[in-house]
Amino acid sequence: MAQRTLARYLTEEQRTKGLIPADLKFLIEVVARACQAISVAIGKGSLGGVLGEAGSDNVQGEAQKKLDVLSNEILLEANEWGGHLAAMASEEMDLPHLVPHRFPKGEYLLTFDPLDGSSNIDVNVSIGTIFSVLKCPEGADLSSPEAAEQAFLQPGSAQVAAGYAVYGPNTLLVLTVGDGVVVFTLDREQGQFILTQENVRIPAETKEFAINMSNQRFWEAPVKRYVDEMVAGKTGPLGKDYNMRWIASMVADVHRIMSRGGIFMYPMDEKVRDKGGKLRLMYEANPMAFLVEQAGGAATTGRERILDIQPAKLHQRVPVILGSKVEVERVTGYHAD
Ligand code: P6P
Repeated sequence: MAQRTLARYLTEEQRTKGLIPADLKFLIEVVARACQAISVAIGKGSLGGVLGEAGSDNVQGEAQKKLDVLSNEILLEANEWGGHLAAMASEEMDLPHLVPHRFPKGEYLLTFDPLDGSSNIDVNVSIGTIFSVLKCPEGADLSSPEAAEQAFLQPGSAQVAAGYAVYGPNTLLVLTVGDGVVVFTLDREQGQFILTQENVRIPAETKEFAINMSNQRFWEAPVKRYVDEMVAGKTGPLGKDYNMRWIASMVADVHRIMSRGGIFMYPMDEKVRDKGGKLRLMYEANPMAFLVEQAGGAATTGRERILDIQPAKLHQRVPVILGSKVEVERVTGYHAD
């Protein structure tokens, strides 16, 4: 069968299921092209003069890498002229970015982490772009960036689309519009994303967990109990041996789980309690939770479903536990005990 490009897939999804209105199709294609440009920039590495620090900090007070800033600019410039967006928000910007007056506004809001896993950029380990699409509420106040923040504060269950690009040995685009999860592989010669997997399913059971073990002394009791039980393996209460992975790029860890199952945890711990958690709700936890649930997995903070959270701030942080349903429900149950 002829290869199905992203454009063909989106067109046929709209024709058969009416799930992807023209402006959303355009938005997804624009984001995909931006991810392709980011992939090219990353691929150059030292030869492209894009490694190392940018000399600035982001809203979280973290030093920005040159590629963080470049990826953010690529996404802003790709999206602001199309007439499909009302505003954008990014991990790299304190306030929302309004569509300039010289361009028409559309009905969608786009949030993104332009380059997730920054600590891995300079050591050639997989990193990614995460994005989430919401509808702009009727009558939203977009008179200033400060006023526009309110329009974004919608629960993850309101997302109309979400996805990530993972820049690894190959560049993949993983996408949901609420009808399951599909995977596209970038054909660099053609410069096209080609559909390579439909109906991604996360196995309900797993033997693989992902957590930063160096935080062990800061975890809450339910997480300590759960990790101890997995480390105890066959001799422990779970009766099987577990494996561990921690790439420190959420996109890469989540993609492994989308591919073969597993549980990813960045739980609440004493170090991050005053900030609410490590990962950001609007452009990390929510899009990943939408994708994981659409692939048959589960995503909670340990105490509530991530997609149910009513955001209070644009850069709000939350604890994240997501992946294989049986394991997420087990450790979430421990929090209830
Ligand atoms: P740590 C990357 O900075 C990130 O936001 C996620 O992609 C990743 O899962 C996590 O932080 C890694 O955190 O504490 O292990 O460096």
